[in-house]
Amino acid sequence: MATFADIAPRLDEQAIELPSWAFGNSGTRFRVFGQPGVPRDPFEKIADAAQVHKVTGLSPTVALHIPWDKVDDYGQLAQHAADNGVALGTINSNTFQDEDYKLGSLAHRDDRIRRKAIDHHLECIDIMDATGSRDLKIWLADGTNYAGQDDMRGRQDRMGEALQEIYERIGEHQRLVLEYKIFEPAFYHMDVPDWGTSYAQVAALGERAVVCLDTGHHAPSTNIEFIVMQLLRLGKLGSFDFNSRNYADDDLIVGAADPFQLFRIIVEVIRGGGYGKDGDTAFMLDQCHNIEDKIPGQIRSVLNVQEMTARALLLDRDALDAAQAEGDVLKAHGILMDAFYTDVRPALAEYREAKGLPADPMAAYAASGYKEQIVAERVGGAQAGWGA
Ligand code: PSV
Ligand code: MN
Repeated sequence: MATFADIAPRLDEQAIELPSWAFGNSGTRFRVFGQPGVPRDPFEKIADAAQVHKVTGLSPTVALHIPWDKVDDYGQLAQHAADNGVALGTINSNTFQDEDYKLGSLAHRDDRIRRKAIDHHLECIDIMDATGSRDLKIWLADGTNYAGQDDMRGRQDRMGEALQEIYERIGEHQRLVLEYKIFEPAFYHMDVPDWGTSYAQVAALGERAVVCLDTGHHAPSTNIEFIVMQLLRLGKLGSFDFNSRNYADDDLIVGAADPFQLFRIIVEVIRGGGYGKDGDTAFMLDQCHNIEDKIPGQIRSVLNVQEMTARALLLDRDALDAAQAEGDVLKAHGILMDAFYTDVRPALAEYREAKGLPADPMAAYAASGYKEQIVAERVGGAQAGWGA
């Protein structure tokens, strides 16, 4: 097995994008619990995200959601990010919170509503031009609740045409990233329910259209690492929305429910060439911290990803290939498990210290006084939330 010193340079290549919405209040349809010190605007969200990067060195960019993070001057927001030591990343569109979108957006039958949804995406691309963002991430809530409610084929065709128009506006160095989700908010069918549909749609668009895999968006016991392998094999795994789930789209801290699954996913990302500076697969979090503190929740999340990445990088590929070639089932499985069971935490603490980062980022944040500062300063105004 490789030593930690062997893999350290590859760990340096890791970057995990944070979602601005993770710092706002969130909850379930039963209750949103507010927290003191929560940001009131995108500037404060970015300041909080910068704290995560400061203690981990892992999260140099922040994703925005439009219109939640709408500002008058995106150049100023980008400058604010730079002043805080981070940059703006993916722009997420939102066609799920407007009355007009009750029966869909890009797949809607009504030309006016489809036009409105397309225009929203064109506006998002204008924002990307101003922020220097590479990726436009599209997640569509489109679907139906009842069999017979609408013609699924017609919806697919209209959506394809609408995506084409959006894709044509994407710049040479930008990408259209299409996310899929098995259900919710629609409960009979979703117009982009699975990786195959997302793949079929982006393949029809062209090279700069790719798929986003949100780990919470599958049926229970789906083999997600198989999908990772297949999309990388097809050159279409654009990004991850990482989170963890016990039941549906729980949006819990990545690696919390099933660290082994996260390890297996990252093993396939590395195997498929998607990891690090030579890879094109963006690592992003898409999470909400409903009951825990948000900034430490994000710190814990990026550390979980780093930890499973270190274990995956330690995997002895040559020994695994040999065992697989010999058809030695138990040896091959054992080699994979040896990497998974390696406790990399002490080595990671030393690695961080060598880079001038705190050995224990959770403790460093707790001791920094930042929480006390934002609780004292952020008084009055409307707290940001998922959906505002
Ligand atoms: C949908 O559940 C989703 O995963 C999409 O990525 C949205 O943009 C995001 O959640 C909003 O939290
Ligand atoms: Mn997502």
